[in-house]
Amino acid sequence: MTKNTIYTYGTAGFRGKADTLEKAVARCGIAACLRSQQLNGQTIGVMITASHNPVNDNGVKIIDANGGMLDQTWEPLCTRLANASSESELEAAIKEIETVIANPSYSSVKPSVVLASDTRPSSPHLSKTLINALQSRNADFYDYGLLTTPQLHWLIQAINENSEYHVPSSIPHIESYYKTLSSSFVDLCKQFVPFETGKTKLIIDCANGVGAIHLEKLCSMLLPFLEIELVNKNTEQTDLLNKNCGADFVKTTQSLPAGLSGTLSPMQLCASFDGDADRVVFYFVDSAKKFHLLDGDKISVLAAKQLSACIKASQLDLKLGVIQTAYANGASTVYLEDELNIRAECVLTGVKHLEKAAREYDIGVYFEANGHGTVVFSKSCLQKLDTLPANATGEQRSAVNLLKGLSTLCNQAIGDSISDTLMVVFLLQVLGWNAADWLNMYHDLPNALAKATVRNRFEFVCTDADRRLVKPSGLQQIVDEIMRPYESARAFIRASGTEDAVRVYVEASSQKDVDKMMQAIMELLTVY
Ligand code: 16G
Ligand code: MG
Repeated sequence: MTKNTIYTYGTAGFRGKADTLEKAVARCGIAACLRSQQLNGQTIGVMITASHNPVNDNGVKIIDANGGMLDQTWEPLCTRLANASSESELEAAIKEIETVIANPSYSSVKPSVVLASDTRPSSPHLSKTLINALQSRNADFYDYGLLTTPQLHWLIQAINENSEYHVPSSIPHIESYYKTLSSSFVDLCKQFVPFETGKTKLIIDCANGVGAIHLEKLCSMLLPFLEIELVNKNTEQTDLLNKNCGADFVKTTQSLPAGLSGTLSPMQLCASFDGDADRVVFYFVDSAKKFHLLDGDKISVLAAKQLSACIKASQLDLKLGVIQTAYANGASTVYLEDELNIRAECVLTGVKHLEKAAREYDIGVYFEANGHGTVVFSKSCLQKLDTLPANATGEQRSAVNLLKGLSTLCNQAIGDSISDTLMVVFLLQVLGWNAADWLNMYHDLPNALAKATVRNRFEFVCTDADRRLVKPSGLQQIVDEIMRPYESARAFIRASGTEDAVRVYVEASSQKDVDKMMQAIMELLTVY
């Protein structure tokens, strides 16, 4: 993002080089205030982070009052505010938004906003810029300092769901997050993990990001059921952030992060978080030192298997759904539908789309292959879990207790690498599985993901949840022809929402076929 570039509020909010973001951050402060006023003073969050991007980038995104992603109708309003180039244009943009607000008494409502940031060196200055904007709107605000993105989502949900909280005088402390997650995990383990299994050890690569700070504090609360060893936890030397480590590095390179290569024992389960700890992938090396990835699809299928068994045992009428994107490995979808008999829905890429679809179910499991996701329980599902008939059997009660435990262990506001990790460790223990058992649940189809630079990525328009191109005209037909000879072949091209490129995904029954298809499609794209 250069000084003259137009800001566009996308899935990741505003993101770019840190020194270009001051205005966007201040305007997000104004947008958060207006949104809070629209919702009669409910608390809105603003998170300063650029996730897995390099350390010199930063970003800002707004968290809505329910703890989820900002309502999509507000995205263009944020864009409009951020691009106002003078005070008078800004006033005009605010006036325009006030007409959209549709809350006649909004002007007498005091805005309430909380903020937090990741560990980037530019974050304190951007937080200060944000606070100035909040003060100019006469908002009540609280700065939580260094948090992971999902922690801020969780706290906002807590603030708005409990009438005893008021910003800034009476707010939930981050300790309440640690306590909820650790006690849910420990209680679940006490009830469901056979004693003789002993404690599990997990190595977590923190990408040298903010997750390390919070895991350090949480670790001791998980004993004796889980022993965590942290690597890449240096948040002081900021140039190390996301450097050759973290979830994005591990998923895209399919290799061990810095700090683990060479020293890792075979079969030791490891996890990698991204810079703001909202993504997690798992992996291990076997006795031949071969690397095996357990990505978001594997997490999703593991959770779905246990949840569907519990729903069945509870004898409650609960609808379970699994939400995936076009990037989900085809083998995971086949396993969900054919082996587990669970409907898998495919939606557009981006957490907001998955979350929305997941909330249509009593229990919705949503994960992107890249490791974003969680399990959400509807209000009516929680009510059903609380009202088991007096004559319910022990098996029913036990299943219901497991579901209730997961509903407080899993972050209900947004995907969270910390809570997802605890869920995975618990589920593996309940099943008595090691990393290889989990890997062998189903075998991923060989696949490849590549990036191609094109003249104008906005000319690439998809339909069918990103799986088919409608524009440029005729291109999809050529891709179909390329795929036709190959078994279990699937390929699609979609414009990236975060980079100036198009992404190409290919899968087929053999790596050789994948490579041939990928080469043909990449060649095809050189003329666009
Ligand atoms: C953003 C999204 C993520 C999505 C990715 C796709 C959130 C919090 N993050 O990082 O869900 O997978 O974009 O990137 O929504 P792409 O459009 O560049 O392929
Ligand atoms: Mg992230």
